[in-house]
Amino acid sequence: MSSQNCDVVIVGAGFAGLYLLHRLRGLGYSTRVFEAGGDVGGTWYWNRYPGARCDVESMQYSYSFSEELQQEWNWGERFSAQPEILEYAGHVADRFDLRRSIEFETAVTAAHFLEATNRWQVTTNKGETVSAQFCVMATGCISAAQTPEFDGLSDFKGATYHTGNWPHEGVDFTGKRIGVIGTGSSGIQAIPVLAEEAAHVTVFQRTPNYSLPARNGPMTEEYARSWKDNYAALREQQRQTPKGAIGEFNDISGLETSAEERDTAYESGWVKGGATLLGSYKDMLLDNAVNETAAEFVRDKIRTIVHDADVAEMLAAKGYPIGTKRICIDSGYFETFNRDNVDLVDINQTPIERITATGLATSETTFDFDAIVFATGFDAMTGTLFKIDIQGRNGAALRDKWRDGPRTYLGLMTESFPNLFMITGPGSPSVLTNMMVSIEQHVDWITECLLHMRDNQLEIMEPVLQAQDDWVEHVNVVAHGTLFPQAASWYMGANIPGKPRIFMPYVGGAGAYRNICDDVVADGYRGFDFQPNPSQVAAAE
Ligand code: N01
Repeated sequence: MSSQNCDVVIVGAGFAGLYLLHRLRGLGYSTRVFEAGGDVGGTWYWNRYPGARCDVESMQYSYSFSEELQQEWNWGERFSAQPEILEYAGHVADRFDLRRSIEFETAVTAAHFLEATNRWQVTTNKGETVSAQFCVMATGCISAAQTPEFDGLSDFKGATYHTGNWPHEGVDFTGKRIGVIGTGSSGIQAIPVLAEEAAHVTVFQRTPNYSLPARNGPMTEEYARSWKDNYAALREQQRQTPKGAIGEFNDISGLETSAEERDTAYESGWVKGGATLLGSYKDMLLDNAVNETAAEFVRDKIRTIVHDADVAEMLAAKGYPIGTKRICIDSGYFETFNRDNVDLVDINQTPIERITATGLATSETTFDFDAIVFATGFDAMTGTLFKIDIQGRNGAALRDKWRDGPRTYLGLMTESFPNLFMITGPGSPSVLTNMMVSIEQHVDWITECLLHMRDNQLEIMEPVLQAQDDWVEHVNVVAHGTLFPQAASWYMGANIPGKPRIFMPYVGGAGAYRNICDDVVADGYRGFDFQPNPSQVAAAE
């Protein structure tokens, strides 16, 4: 067992925790890494539902920090499925010998900043307490799976599953009648696969979602080569894009084009697959009129794909702009509703009244199920942090400080919680970007910051309240300059009853945000307050 004192506690061994561990170990910091799961991989460890797949291309959804790693790893598909991404995480852990420093099946339950010592006291569910100078939350943005409190839930005699916490041994649905609640990215990926296997699937939809075809396929040698031969330049380019991913992006306004030109552009995006269509015009997420042309294009596609006109209309998203809830990327989702063994229920028309012993009752019908799958999402961005009892100065709890919504400076730190860092925290681009790019940027920034403190005998740092207030204001202003706040999305906390409606991620773009963070450092860590290590100051006097 390693020592109870260390320089840095890292909470989580997903892609953020793994890379941070690798960097800090190389610089001689002592660490303790706690991971609630039984292995590395974070979100890809838990989200094992059938059909789980990344909707960022594999060549881009991977680490860039090691040239050897990015050259030696071979992806099998254009968009990788969960098992392959988990295998990649495992490969990284082995290749850099990281597992020996990670304590698995160990959840952090509390982290308290002790002002007497200027250290974090971190407690685990195994009853251990560790003292650390720094605590880094590498806990992920969408890790706290959310099952709504339906009446009668405990009465159900069949099996229940949540997509975000799927059994590791898999589930055999052959011959089973399943109810699926939720049609976000997870539901939209799982439903086509479940329908292939189960006797019958009934989908309960609250809000129809815009979804674009992935056009997934095997990775070709030629395509992989085109990346590997140019990785250095392409990674640099990736970092400067708004989404942290290179894709087609037309720098023209949709207002300057004719209806025919727009349809040609949308058709091209639809055929190429992934989120390409959303990059058709620079004002897609800024102008309602432009956005509506793309939204209607997608609705028309659904009307063409789905044979039953009533079902097609139920599936066609309306009432909010396309792209303002996280765009879904699917493989045969709308086609699935042409199957004889799949039904769609609009729960706005016929609300779910209760779960029963044998299934579920809406205001109109009772359904019998062998299993219910909750694809009902997550308490995003703050939920995982709030599960831990985090206390800063004066014993103030993070949950209380953020009661009206998260407040951070740059999404990296929050005032009154010295030496506590968040990787891809609220107020940073995080979930609006390719997470790999945002994770690497935050890990590099935090690592450089720790080195700065070590080199300058600084003991603690925290954001200045005014800098934090200004950043929160900026995040808000930028969000409200876009169409994003028009949707009741999890970005806004709208999926959790009682959660404050604040647009949580920073919509200014990964590249622009990176430049702001670099500028803050170049300007002497503008907006951060540092305090020296008293013993080293005394020794110097
Ligand atoms: O969750 P969601 P998710 N009664 O919140 C419905 C990432 N991800 O797990 O829209 C009935 O999007 C809810 O309805 P509504 C990605 O960032 C990535 O699907 O709130 N229904 C919605 O339909 C994604 O955005 C990949 O009205 C209820 C659904 O459940 C994020 O994870 C793959 C309900 C939840 O959708 C979350 O996606 C999968 C209730 N009480 C996920 N409560 C990649 O490809 C909720 N719903 C990388």
